[in-house]
Amino acid sequence: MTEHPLHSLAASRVLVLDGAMGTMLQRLGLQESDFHGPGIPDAPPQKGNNDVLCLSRPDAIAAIHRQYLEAGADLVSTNTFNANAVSQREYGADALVYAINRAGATIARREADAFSTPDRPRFVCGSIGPTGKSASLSPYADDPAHRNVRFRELAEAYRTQIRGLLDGGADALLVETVFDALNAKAALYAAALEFEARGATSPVIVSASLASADRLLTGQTVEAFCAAVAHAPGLLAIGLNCGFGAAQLAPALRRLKAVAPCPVSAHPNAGLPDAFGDYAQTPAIMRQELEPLLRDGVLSIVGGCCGTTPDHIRAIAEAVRGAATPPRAPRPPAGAAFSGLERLNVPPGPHPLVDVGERTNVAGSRRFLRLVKESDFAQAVEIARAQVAAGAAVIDVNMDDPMLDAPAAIRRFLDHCAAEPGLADVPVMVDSSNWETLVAGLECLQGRGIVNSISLKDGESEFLRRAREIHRLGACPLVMCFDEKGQADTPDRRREIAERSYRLLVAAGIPPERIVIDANVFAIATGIPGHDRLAADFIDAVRWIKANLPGALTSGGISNVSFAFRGNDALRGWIHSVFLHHAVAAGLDLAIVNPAAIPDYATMPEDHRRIVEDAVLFRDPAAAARLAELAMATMDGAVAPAPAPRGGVEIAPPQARLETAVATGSATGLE
Ligand code: THG
Repeated sequence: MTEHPLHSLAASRVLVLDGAMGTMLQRLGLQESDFHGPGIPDAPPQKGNNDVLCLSRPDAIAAIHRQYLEAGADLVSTNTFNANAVSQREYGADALVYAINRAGATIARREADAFSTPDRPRFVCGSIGPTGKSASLSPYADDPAHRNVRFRELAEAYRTQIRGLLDGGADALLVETVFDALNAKAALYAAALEFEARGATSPVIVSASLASADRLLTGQTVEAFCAAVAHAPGLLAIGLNCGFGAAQLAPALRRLKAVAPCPVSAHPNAGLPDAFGDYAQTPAIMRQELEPLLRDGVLSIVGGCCGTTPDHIRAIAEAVRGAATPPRAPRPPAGAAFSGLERLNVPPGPHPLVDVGERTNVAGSRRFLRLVKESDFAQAVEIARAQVAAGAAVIDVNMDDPMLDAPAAIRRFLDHCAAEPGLADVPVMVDSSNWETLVAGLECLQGRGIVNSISLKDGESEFLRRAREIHRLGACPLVMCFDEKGQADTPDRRREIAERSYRLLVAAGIPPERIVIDANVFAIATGIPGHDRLAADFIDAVRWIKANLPGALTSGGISNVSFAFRGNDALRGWIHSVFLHHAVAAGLDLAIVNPAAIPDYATMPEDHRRIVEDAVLFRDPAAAARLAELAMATMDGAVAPAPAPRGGVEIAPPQARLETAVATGSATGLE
């Protein structure tokens, strides 16, 4: 597919975006009658519904675009910020959404074309606002899992908006003023579907608005936001807009530049508004505040938001011209990342093992199952919180139980988790054997999550269909080594399926660092001699994947290996510790574990360790039998020392516990 010229242009010079539409409209002193015309509802009053002006006063909108183009804007954005069904419903104008967007793009297209020359083409960005509703935040303090709007409703609304924008001739999409990455992900999902339907991908800019120095309104950091939206189809830039001026946004823009896999954009407000809604910064001040960012090569696209005028854009265009071709800041090193409210980097080189908490799994914890069945989400959330406190950097969530409505349960649980301080920080791994449940989970995640799992079990086309949908939803697929013939349980089969899965995904456009491969952890010492080499085989498979499938991450469900010793938790802990020690040395990136029950490898008694290690590494055919003997001897848990969690969870004094309870909102340990 040929790339849109905007991609190469943004790589060769700084592009100027236009300024505020609202500020310019305000100057016109429009009356209620200006907001009416054929097809626009008579009631409720439409004054303030600026987007309908695309239909009723196209002349006024065109004149504003012209002023910005004259001032030096390379890109003009359409007057369609609120032209989506969720926002237009409040004006009774949701039936007009397609028409407004199409008209908005048509008006801007005509003006941009009139100013375009072969040396200086001008472009139209379709402006897509966040709507007034949040898919991740509850409007009610006493009902934190409530949502005013859901992902699907947003995605549908955005699809209509995007269709109108593209039909009207928009070159690019500008998903702007993002305060909740889940809303933005719905827009990106709709864009991906629309681009696929048309067989052409347009450039996309995603721009967040911050509520504090470095976080969106939902509490997400800019780095985590970047990970959440970097899957955008046609990604042209990720940036920031609105705010209190360029200087205030500068630190966050530099942090964004350090992690963004693409150019960075900014269109700040003209400083702070005063009591009359007038913005403080003159064009000269705004230019001055942007200059350090331009000089350091942080910005590739720059314009203005609230309070900016053609004079501001003229000053910015001069600054950009003066900067010639700015030195480019170095690109961030390629590496994997996931996110919740915080970003979790998994660099290609040595890094700490990523613990994925296994206990929020109804199939893996009787207690969690009971709590979910009783709808005791407060206590269920405590299990997740305890996993994070014990060292889990990700939580695995599984609701597969025949007695549960799994899609509904995963939605409720994740909506509760999203409202929990500390817990909402970590990325989520949605775990199910049911596709509908996986999708229901992904639709609740504002960060970049992981899907556990997909496989070639149902053939290549189903595998790719799911992988593409996971990617559109902004998550990463975890692939189990399973194919049409069954589960991989020999070294050859593991290699064959891992490689085939990886090649198919990469060919489908999934970046290697977004692929997680699980080479199947099976139980050893089950009494069937053929099983005894399976842990050692898994470790070999991890080493092979890291050496042969560049960029891909590896993972495994560690507790599976000791299923033969259920009931003997102390011994299971030692087996997990030894298995992990060697798997990590072979390159294991993610481990699905109970982080609170992994004893420290280094403090394991020498005699026990030798027995466990001989069995895990399959050093001799009798090793499993010796492990079973050790299990008999430690059956009551009295002989093997109780595992000391790696984190060394300490009982804090009452004062500290009270502080923790207030800070985290958790009542655990408070009594
Ligand atoms: N790979 C991937 N996903 C996975 C697995 C894997 N998900 C599920 C599983 N394997 C990993 N999770 C668990 C969770 C719990 C246990 C084992 C693996 C476990 N639970 C106790 C038991 O069954 O004895 C239950 C104890 C209790 O009820 O409290 O062992 O391999 N991708």
